[in-house]
Amino acid sequence: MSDSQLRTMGQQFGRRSWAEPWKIKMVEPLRMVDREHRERALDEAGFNTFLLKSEDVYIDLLTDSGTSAMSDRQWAGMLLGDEAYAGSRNFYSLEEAVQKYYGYKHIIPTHQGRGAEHLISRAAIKPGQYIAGNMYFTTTRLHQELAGGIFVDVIIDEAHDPQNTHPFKGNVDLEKVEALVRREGAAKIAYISLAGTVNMAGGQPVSMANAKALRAFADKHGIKVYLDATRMVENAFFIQEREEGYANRSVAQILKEFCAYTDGAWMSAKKDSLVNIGGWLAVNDWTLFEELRNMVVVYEGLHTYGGLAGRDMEALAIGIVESVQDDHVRSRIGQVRYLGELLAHWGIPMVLPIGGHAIFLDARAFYRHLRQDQFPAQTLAAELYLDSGIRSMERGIASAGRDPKTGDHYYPKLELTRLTIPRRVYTQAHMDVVAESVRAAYEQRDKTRGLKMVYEPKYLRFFQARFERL
Ligand code: P70
Repeated sequence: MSDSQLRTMGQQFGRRSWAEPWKIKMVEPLRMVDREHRERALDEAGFNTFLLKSEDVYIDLLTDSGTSAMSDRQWAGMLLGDEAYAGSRNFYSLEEAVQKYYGYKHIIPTHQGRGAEHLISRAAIKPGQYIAGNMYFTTTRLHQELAGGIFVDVIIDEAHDPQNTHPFKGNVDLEKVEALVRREGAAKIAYISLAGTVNMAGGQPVSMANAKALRAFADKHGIKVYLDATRMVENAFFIQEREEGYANRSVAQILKEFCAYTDGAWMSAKKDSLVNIGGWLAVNDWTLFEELRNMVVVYEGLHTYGGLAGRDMEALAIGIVESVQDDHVRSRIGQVRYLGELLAHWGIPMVLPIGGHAIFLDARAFYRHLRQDQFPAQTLAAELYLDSGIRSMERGIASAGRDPKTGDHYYPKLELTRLTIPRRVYTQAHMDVVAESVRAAYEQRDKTRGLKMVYEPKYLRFFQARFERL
């Protein structure tokens, strides 16, 4: 075969190919099930991919949360677990890693992100106060609302438009925050809730300039800024890649500078930090820390383990160090981008620019004949599973839930199906299979029927809701 017929990925993109900075030492066999089996499984799961058994899934792109492959170093760290109730040495490894790489002073471990969200929301929000955030996240907003807060979206308008290619679609629109402060007064703002690579916007980053400007604004009005640091390492990579003045700074340096513009952070370590479970909450203010440290013993566990085993904290401390290596982040985001570029090249509608942790398919553009309350994104997730056993996640009207005041569905502008790539788990060949399956679903789009919801739980309904075909 001549060179022009068969080309490597790098050649196709006009560059030298890169590869992952690791090799595989242990594998987990995947089960492949046929279409008939998948039809039955999906039916039993009420057309909800959260209710499928993992055994019935071939390539699992439900989430990048807790699904990473740990390194040999992290597994070795698991054997160093100091399972003391109090003062485990692994807590001190974790504390040191968070202080060194994220730069905050006082650290509290939690079992995962929402444990930390619960604590910060209860401690920092008085009923009736507002929280201004760069787009909602499901668990984050729920904890803010349970604490009596009212969430206000202050992300830039570009974030709500899948086709807009603004390089920092996660940015806060300072005019929107200013308008809120003018209307309600600074005292009614509990804090600004800033998230790195905004999940619901498609994994879109916040620029350093925006974080800096936000800090100045917050200082002027005496408002705190707390960061959802869940995917902040990936955000730092985008700053390195796209923002003037950062090309020669390491991801680790950028991460630390960004965090320095905030007063504290909560973390779901199950993402960036390459562990299967874990989280933390960190603040610089001693008085707030004392309150949080007191609350953690009520809801999570003693302040030196917060719901984690010693071994989990050790794996996390090592994972933090591995997560900020430039080579690692480049290949992680590179894999997401590889899948995205294939799909974009084939004209598949999706959120642009390609984000950090996932490809977000634009389900509204897939199924123009479906109304939003016929659950286009849920439908697409079901179709992908039926086609090839790939599991994705709805991020549209089902995820958005209902307005607590009116009881109506929230109708989010974005109606997306997320193909989330776990870190260090799948190969380029898996990405090829996924891409072809998405193309097959796209080709069938006009024949696809929507769904109706037949069971709806009260909280975070998307996890357990059930659907039937229309
Ligand atoms: C996902 C996961 C978790 C998450 C997050 C951000 C930006 C906090 C958390 C909570 C898991 C998930 C959660 C709710 C709905 C669907 C999926 N995101 N902040 O897959 O952290 O899960 O550790 O409690 O992305 O995106 P945790």
